[in-house]
Amino acid sequence: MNENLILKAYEVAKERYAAVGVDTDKVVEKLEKTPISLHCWQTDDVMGFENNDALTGGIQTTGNYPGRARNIDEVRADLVFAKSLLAGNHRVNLHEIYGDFQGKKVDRDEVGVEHFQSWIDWAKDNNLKLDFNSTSFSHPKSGDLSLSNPDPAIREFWIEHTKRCRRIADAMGKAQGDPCIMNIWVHDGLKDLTVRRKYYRELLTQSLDEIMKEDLPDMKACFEAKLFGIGLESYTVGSHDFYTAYCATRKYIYTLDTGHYEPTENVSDFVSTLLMYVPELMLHVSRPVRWDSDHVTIMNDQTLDLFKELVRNDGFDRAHIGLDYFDASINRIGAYVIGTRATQKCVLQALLEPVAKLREYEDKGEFFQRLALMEEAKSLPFGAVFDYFNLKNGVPVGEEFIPCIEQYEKDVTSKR
Ligand code: RNT
Ligand code: ZN
Repeated sequence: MNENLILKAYEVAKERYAAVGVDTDKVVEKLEKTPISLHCWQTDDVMGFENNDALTGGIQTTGNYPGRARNIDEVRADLVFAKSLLAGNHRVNLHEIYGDFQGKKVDRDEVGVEHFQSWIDWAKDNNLKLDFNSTSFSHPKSGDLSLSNPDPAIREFWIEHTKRCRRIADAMGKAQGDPCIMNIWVHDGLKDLTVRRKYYRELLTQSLDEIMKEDLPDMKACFEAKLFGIGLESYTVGSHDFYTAYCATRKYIYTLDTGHYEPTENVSDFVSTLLMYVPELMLHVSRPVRWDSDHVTIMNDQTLDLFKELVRNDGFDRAHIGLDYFDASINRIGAYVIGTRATQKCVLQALLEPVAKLREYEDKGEFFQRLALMEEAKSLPFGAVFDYFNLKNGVPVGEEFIPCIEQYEKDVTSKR
């Protein structure tokens, strides 16, 4: 790309934004300091390294594009390559099934920090921070119910697993000098009309309270709600209302996955209330198409609204941003780069909104002016700011990353 042209366009954009009271240099700096947690499971269609090829728990990848990462080295190489095309300092979000098991069978209630030491070292070498997830799915004991299972032996197994995962997350957090965010999502639910809905929720509450007993200062747990899973359509134990109440009463972080609500709901509507009652939010930025399909994140109204709502309500610094989708139908690294850059574009637009002026109008009851400025702000030259952000950080500008990914496909992923 013509560097001078990008710089020139940025200078014009800077002036346009300054006219509505927005300092683009400051916004670019803020965006540079906003990490996005890259979900490792986009590299390999949520398979992990347990040599278990059935994905269960009501989630599904579709597509059969060649080049899936087959082992730990390939997962790492793909993540490092994806990162090289992204501006900013990012994080990597691991699931327990991605432990470095060295081909040995390590059951979920046996996992320890030693299985993640090589990840901790790798992250340090690559200037990345780690986040973590316990894994309730794709296991013979997963069934329909894990932490809410009426069978105490099964419940105990998953409690032990999740406790161990918290300790692993704590070790990661300690090593990186920054808390590791550990997401707890369990698939628990039932396919058909369920009679004892409260009972399983009581069991889940008991299990979670037990898991959270240990004081681990270098990790933060968050809890992910969901609408339904495939084969578990009628009842989800950890629903939105369940986790809203659970996190609000315990002061825990709530995980908001943008694919986990009714398709006609605007997820951003939950943000302001959650900000009042939970300490922080973890975001799983995804894209549902008709259902929780985990399509690659794009710059759309839902994602824009989510970040605008955070900024408008002074909640942006209380949100951790992660991606969560798994599309096996296109180049998987391309999927990372598209999704991360789209998320950054949405964050950028939210940060560029003339919020001070909008609030002023609202406070004065000047609602025509508020709507007019909101509308005009949508077509301010944010693209020029985004190009500058990428140029400044030495990564491809605009569609320049397409040939880079094509080259990596030719040299690396197509040979798998
Ligand atoms: C599932 C949840 C969950 C998973 C990952 C793999 O619907 O969104 O976050 O996608 O844990
Ligand atoms: Zn999720």
